[in-house]
Parts: sequence; structure tokens; C-alpha cells
Amino acid sequence: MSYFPDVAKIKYEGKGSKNPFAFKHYNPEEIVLGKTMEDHMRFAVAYWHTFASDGAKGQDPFGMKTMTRPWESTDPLEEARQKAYANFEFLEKLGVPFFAFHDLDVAPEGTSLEEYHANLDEITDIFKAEMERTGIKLLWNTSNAFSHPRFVNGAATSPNAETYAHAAAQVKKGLDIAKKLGAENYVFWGGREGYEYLQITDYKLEQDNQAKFYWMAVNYAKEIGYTGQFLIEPKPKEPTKHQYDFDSATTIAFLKSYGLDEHFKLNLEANHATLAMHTFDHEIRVAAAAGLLGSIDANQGDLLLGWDTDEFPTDLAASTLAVYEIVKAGGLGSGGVNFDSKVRRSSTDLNDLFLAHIAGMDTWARALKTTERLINDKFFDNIVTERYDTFYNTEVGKSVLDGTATLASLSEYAIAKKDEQIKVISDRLEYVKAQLNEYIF
Ligand code: XUL
Ligand code: CO
Repeated sequence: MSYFPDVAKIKYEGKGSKNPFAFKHYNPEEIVLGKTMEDHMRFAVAYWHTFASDGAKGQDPFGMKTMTRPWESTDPLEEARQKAYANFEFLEKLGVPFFAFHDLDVAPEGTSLEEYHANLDEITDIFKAEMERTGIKLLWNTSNAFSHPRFVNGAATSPNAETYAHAAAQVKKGLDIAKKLGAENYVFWGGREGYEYLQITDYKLEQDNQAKFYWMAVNYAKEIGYTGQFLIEPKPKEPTKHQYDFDSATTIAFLKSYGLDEHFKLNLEANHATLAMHTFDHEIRVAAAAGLLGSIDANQGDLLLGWDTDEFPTDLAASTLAVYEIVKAGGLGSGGVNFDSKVRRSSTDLNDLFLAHIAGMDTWARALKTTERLINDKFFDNIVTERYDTFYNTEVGKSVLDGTATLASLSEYAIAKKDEQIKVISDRLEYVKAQLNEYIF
């Protein structure tokens, strides 16, 4: 059975190709900065948006479903089986090496945890066989501990210990699956980990419980010999008013406070960055500076809507700056670029799923090629070296960098300069931005 009978394997045809079902920029074997594009990007398809989204669920609070998919069935377990096969056909045709999923995306919960686990076992058996057949790998899996009503007040930060235990059961099973399928990473996204009303919340208890939960995961992984990278995905709000893993900086502080930074890195998403009033490149830089850049959820938001619209990334300027930061950070290691993106509600054709991924992959591939030129020309590097020149090439600057400066020594230096004006050098930001456009276009 084919789910996408009119689509053949998507090929690279190069810039200028008019074939919508071809890559114009993503050429997996092409070497960029010493590595293939495929190895730089490590693209992944998000199971939830691609196979579990129908134009209503999680997408539109007012509308009904707009899409009908060939894997739909009145029997949820049968639908889960069909989706599993559709996933591998889609990935093979698209030439994407990884996928990512939540437990709930792939198997129905049934009426008990036992039934849920049995359903997960059946579907992940299909995954395992299909992964062996195709060579496609699992970038990460995660637990959906935010949709069911039991998680209304959180999972690992719930005020209810029963809920906490249920979430633990889900993560234990998730780690068993991660081990079974060789997941390169395991993700935690705390959509309900936070609070609606502070005065009825025991903030300290919730933070401590969350940290204990993560430590249990670390210990269980060790026990079963699962060696994938743990990732936390920050997001400031939505669905919860205030989420604890607000952004890179907040999450890093949390990890360091509880000694978890040795075991966790960050999975950063573009649209979550904008919700936190940051640029995506900011979030990547902050994580990279702490040595905690793990993986990427690629997408983009909509300036006029302001919620997590999870659009496929087509903004070249923003994507270029993100890829530049990733490459400067030394790449993603065991992470990758997962399209946490969905087609618009009005993109109702099945094959729009291909066109959307091609658009995102080409955008990131072009961003990578631009990054190569920016790096080879040392475009930003030269500007940065010049901006910080006084730290590298004056005695006073060197004393700050080598740690010998004190308030007294700096004060003595500043006073001795008497009325000499401090020279302010123009950043020429308009020139910098115009030059960046020259690189991009
Ligand atoms: C929600 C989101 C999640 C995580 C995984 O905004 O990004 O899909 O990526 O739970
Ligand atoms: Co995400």
C-alpha cells in the first residue's frame, strides 16, 4: 500500500528548477564547511504535525478539521499502524534521515497504562522493523504529559502525586522505547510545567519535584543502559500562562542549580524563542555559550498572530542567523533539525506535506550555504575582533581579560586619563545589515 502514490523520491535539481517536488538548495551529499549537508542538518520529520494533525487539533481553537488523510480509520490502533507505515514512506521519499515523536502521537492510550504500553509495544515493533528496512533513525522521542486532563496542573510539577507517578510511568516506558529504537536523544517539553496562579502554588516544591523527576530519568537511563542525550525544550508560555523552562537562560540556571547540567542539553525551537521575546539566534547563542546546545525544533511564528503557529521556516534572514550560530557553536552533535512545523489549515492537500518540508529544508540549506560564505570571509568575525580591540590590544583591556584588574587598578587608570575622551567607534549597523542581505541574496 502506498500513501503517497503520486510522489516519487524527491531529488536535488538545483537553483532554478521549476519542479515543485525537487530540492533547489538541499543537496545531501554536497560538502559545506568540510561536512555533507546531510550531516550538518540531520533533518527530522515531526510525527505529530505530519501524521497526527488534521487542521483542528492544537491548530485552531475555533475550527473543525480541514484535512482528511489516507491513514485515518475508525479503529484507533489500526490508524496508528497505518500512520507508522505512512511515516516511513514519507521519510524515504523525502530523503530525511530522522523522525521524532511523542508516545501519544504513535499509539492510542486505551483505557489503562497496561493497554497503552501494549499498544506502544506493537507500534514500536513496526518502527523497529521499518527503521531496519530503511536505515531511518529516531532523533528523539518524548512523552505527551500535557494533553490528558490528569495533567491539567502539570506532570512533574503537578500538585497531585498520583499524576506525578503517572508521568513517571510514561517516561519510564519512553526510555525503554528510546533504548529499543536507539533514539539519539530523549526530550522533555513541559507544556503544563508552570503555574496559572502563583499564590496557590508551592513554587519551591514544584521546582524540587521537577529536578527529582529528571534525576529519576537519568538514573533509570543508566540502569537500562540508555546512552542517548537528554534534552529540555524551553518555552515561556502556551498552554500554561507561566512555564518554568521559560527560555535558554532560565533553563540553564535550573539545570545548574540542581547539578543536572552534566546530563541535559537544550532543544531550542524558533517559535518558542519569539514567544519569550528573543530571537532564535539569541537562544542558540545562550545555550552554546554554556556548552548546552543540543538540538533544534525548526519553525517560525507569525508576527501578527503572536501564538505558537509552528509554520515551516521560510524566512531566509532569520534562518541564516540561526544556522550561523549553530555552525559557530560547532554543530549539533547528536542533535538535529526537527521540523516542529505544520502545514497551514488551508493547505489541505496530502502532498502539501512534501512541499512544506521541501520549503523548510531548502531554506535551511540556503542558510547553510550563506553561513559558509560568512565564515570563509570572516564577515562577522572581523567586525567582532574590531569591536573588542581595546580588550585585546591595550594594557587595561588585557588586565580585565587575564583577571588581574581590580576596581582600584581600573579606577587609577581611568583617573589618570584625565579629560581624555573615550573614543566611541560606530557599529555601522545599517551597513552590517545591508551586507548581510548581499550575502543572502
Ligand atoms: C510544543 C512543542 C512540542 C515539543 C515536544 O510547543 O514544541 O511539540 O517539541 O513536546
Ligand atoms: Co518543539
